[in-house]
Amino acid sequence: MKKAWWKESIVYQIYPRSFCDSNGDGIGDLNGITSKLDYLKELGINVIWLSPVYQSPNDDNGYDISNYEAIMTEFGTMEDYDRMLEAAHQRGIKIVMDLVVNHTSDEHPWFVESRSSKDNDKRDYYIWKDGKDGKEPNNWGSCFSGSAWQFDDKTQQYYLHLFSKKQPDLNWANPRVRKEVFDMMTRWCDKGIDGFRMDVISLISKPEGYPDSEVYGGTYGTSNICANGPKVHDYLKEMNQTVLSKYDIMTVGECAGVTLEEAQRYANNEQSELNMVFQFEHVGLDDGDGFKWSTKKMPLVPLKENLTKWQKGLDGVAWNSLYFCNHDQPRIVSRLGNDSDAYREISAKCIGTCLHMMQGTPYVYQGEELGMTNSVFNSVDDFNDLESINAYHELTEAGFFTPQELLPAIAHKSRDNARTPMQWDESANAGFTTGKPWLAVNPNYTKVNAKDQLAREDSVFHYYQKLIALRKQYEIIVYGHYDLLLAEDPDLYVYTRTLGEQKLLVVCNFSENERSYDFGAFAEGKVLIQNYKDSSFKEGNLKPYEAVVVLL
Ligand code: TEU
Ligand code: CA
Repeated sequence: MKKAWWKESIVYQIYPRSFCDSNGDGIGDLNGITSKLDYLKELGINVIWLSPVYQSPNDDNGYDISNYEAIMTEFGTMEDYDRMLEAAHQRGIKIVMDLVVNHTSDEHPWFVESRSSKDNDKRDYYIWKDGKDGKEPNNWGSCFSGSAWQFDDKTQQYYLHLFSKKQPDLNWANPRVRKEVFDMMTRWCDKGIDGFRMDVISLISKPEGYPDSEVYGGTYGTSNICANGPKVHDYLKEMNQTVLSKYDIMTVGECAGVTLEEAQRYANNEQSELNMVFQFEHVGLDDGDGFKWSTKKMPLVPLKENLTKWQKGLDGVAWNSLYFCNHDQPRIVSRLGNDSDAYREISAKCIGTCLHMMQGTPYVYQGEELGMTNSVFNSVDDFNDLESINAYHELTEAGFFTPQELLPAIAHKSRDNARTPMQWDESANAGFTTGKPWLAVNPNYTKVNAKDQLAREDSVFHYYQKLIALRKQYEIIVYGHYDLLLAEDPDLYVYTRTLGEQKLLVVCNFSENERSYDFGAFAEGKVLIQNYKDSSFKEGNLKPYEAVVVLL
C-alpha cells in the first residue's frame, strides 16, 4: 500500500458561519477561526476542510457562489484569509478549500450574462432548454423541492438547477467552463492551499438527452440520475492532469449517488482522479421511505454491513474517507448513540472509537469532538436551512404528511442540527458571539462546551485527542486490513485490523444493554484506548456503550 500524508491525516471540518464570531455580528468569521487554531492544534488534527468562504448571497449558506476569488463580506477580507492560512501553516495545519463547481450562484457574472439573451458569449456556460408541451424539459426534481428547471421569462427557456433556483448548474460539457474552473483552481493552489473538497462532483456530467428519471418520494424524478454521468471520469482526469497533479494537495469528492464500483474509479490507487470520496449509503440507512425525513435510529446491523462493504471493497484498490458528521448531517450522537445526559459522552466516545479505528482518512466535524447533539426545533420558523423549510412546505401542502407528523422528522434530520453555533463555554451564546447568533444556540450548551471539556481528563474532547494521537502512532490503524466479526449481532460492532504480525481488536457495544464478549487472547493484549475506567472487559463484560481497542 503506497503511503501518503493525506492517508495519515485527520481532517477537521469547519462551517465558518457557525464556528467563531470575532466581531459581534452574530456570524462566524475568518478571524474567529484564526483565534481557535491553537484549540485545533491541541486536538491534534492536521488538516482543516473549510466550508465555502467565497462571495455568496447565502441562499444556500455559501454553496451558491457569486465570486470564487473574493471572500464573503460577512466572513472578512482576503487579508483575513491570508492571515488565517499563514497561521494554520505555522501550526502544521493544512487548509483544504470547498470547491463548488457543479453550479454557481445566479448572481455570478457568468449567469447574469448567460441569462441576458439567447446568443451571448456565456449562454452555454449553463444548461438552457426549451420546455416540452408547455412544461419543464423533464421530470427531474431539485434536492431543495420543486422542479429542477426554472423558466426564465426573458429568453423563454428553462435553466437547470439540481439545487435551489439560485444555484444554476454549470455546463461541464463546455470546454470553456472547464478551463475557467481549472484556471481558478490553479490560482487558489498558487496561493498555497492544500487541497479541495469537491461539492457534488459526481453530478457534473448530465445524462445524454436529459431523459426523465424514476419518481423518488414526492412527485418529481430523482436528480441522482445525474450521478456518475457519462463523462464525469473524463472531466476529473482532465482536472487532475491540468491542475491537481501539479501540486502536493489532498482531494476528496463529495459523491452523491456513488457506488463502490464507481468509488474505485474516482479514488483509484493510480491517482488519476481524486484521493478519496464521501459516499452516502451509510448516512441514508435511517431515511424514511422516499424521503430523508424520519425519526428512525440508524440501524446497527445494516450499518455494519455497509461500512464493511466499503472497507473490504476499497482496501488495496482505492482510499476511503471515514465520516458520520458534516454540515449536512444531523449529529451522530442523536442518530446512532444516545444524547441523554446519562449516555451522551460515553456513546459519543463509542461512536468515535468505531469510526477512527477503521481504514481511511477520518473527518471530525466541528463540535463532534465535544459530543454535540441535535438541537431543538419546535416550528418550521426555527429552521434556517432552505432544504428543511422547502421540504416542510412542499410535503405538507402536497398532503404527503400533516405538520404534526412531519415536523419531528425534519427536526431529527435537518441540516440545521449541524449548523447551530459551536459551543465554546457556558457564557451567553456559548461564547460563540457577543451579538445575536444567526441561528439559535443549542440549549444544552451549558452542559456541552469546550471550556468544560478542556478542563476534564475524561471528556469527549480528550478522548478524540487520544484517538487522533493513536492514528499517528500505529500504522496498523491507518493501513491494516479490516475484518468484521459477529455480523448479525444487534448491539455489538466488533472488527479486527491486521498488518503483518500485528492484530487490533475493536469492540463497541452500541446499546444500553450490558453485553458479554469473550476477548480470548486479546484479554491479555495492550489496551490502546477504552471509554470506561472501571471496565471488566477482561472478564468478558461490556457496559452500555463500552468501547475497547486491544493490540496483539
Ligand atoms: O450537498 C450535496 C448533497 O448531497 C446534499 O444535497 C445532501 O444530499 C443533502 O443535503 C442531505 O439531505 C452539497 C453540500 O454539502 C450542501 O451543503 C449543499 O447544499 C449542496 O451540495 C449544494 O451545493
Ligand atoms: Ca462575525
